[in-house]
Amino acid sequence: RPGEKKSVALIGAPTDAGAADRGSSMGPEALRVAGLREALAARGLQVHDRGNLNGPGNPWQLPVEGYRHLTEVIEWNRLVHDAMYAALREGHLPILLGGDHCLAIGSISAVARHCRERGKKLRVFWLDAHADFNTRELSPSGNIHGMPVACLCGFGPAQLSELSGQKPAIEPSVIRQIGIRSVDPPEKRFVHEQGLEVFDMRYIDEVGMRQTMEQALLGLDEDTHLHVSFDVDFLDPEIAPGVGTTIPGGPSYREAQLCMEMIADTGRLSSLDVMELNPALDVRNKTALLAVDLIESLFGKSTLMRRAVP
Ligand code: 4U7
Ligand code: MN
Ligand code: MN
Ligand code: MN
Repeated sequence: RPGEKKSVALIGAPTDAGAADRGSSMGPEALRVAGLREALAARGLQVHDRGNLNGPGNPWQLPVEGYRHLTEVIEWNRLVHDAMYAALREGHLPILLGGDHCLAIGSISAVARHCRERGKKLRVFWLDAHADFNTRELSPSGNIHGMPVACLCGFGPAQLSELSGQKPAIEPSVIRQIGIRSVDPPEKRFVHEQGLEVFDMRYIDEVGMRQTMEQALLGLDEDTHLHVSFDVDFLDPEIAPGVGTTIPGGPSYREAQLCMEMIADTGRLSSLDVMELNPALDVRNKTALLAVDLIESLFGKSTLMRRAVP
């Protein structure tokens, strides 16, 4: 619709039931306080803040049969799925404000359902220090925020794996994982077995962020829905301390900016998760401010008026 402003819907999901640490439940509000709405509006977007979903609290219990807080995680993912799916149907670009990363199951299930109905191709960018490909059998923790990619690929409890109305919700071939640097040994074997395309930190060190992104973006066309699942622990903890599971050696500020800018350049970004921000561990909300800064780049804010490098 020419002349009409592109609209984004902000959906807050304040839970940490899938995580190892408490506090990512405060993520949505910290992103708002850091000026997310204003930053998106400044990019020329119409912003609809849908407020926060209202799900169960965190019972803070030990894992049962390999899953921690499975009941709560299922309920939250149902809520997230329904809210994301409704926003997509209304023509918005939905942004899920996490919350821990288990919620990407609901979010990406909604995106997969939407793409199936519209006959669109799907590409998922998983920006994370972790592969999040554990299962109940493989996981050392039982925390479901370490399992969303496996659940989406059909390896998980039915109530999570079948949310999109189809199991698996997505094929491993649609996923590109970027920034990975912490994978549990059994999880690693499973990642290889399922053939996930992983651009780990070693790869980024060797070829640079530019060539990494070129590779990850290969094959994207005008029929592709690009979903970005941004786990804030993707970033180097020196610049982004406000996350539960910090892993050193992540992308620098410049590398992260380039990553976001190259996604923006494709014009294909159609949905986004901003996950795992933990204000309880942050310093004067700086990680939230950094996340907002990077999201601005993801929506096309770049430093120069034109590109120096073709
Ligand atoms: B996050 C872990 F054991 N692999 O499964 C696990 F190291 O969403 C961490 O990427 C998972 O932050 C991290 O518990 C999940 C652990
Ligand atoms: Mn994650
Ligand atoms: Mn992570
Ligand atoms: Mn984490």
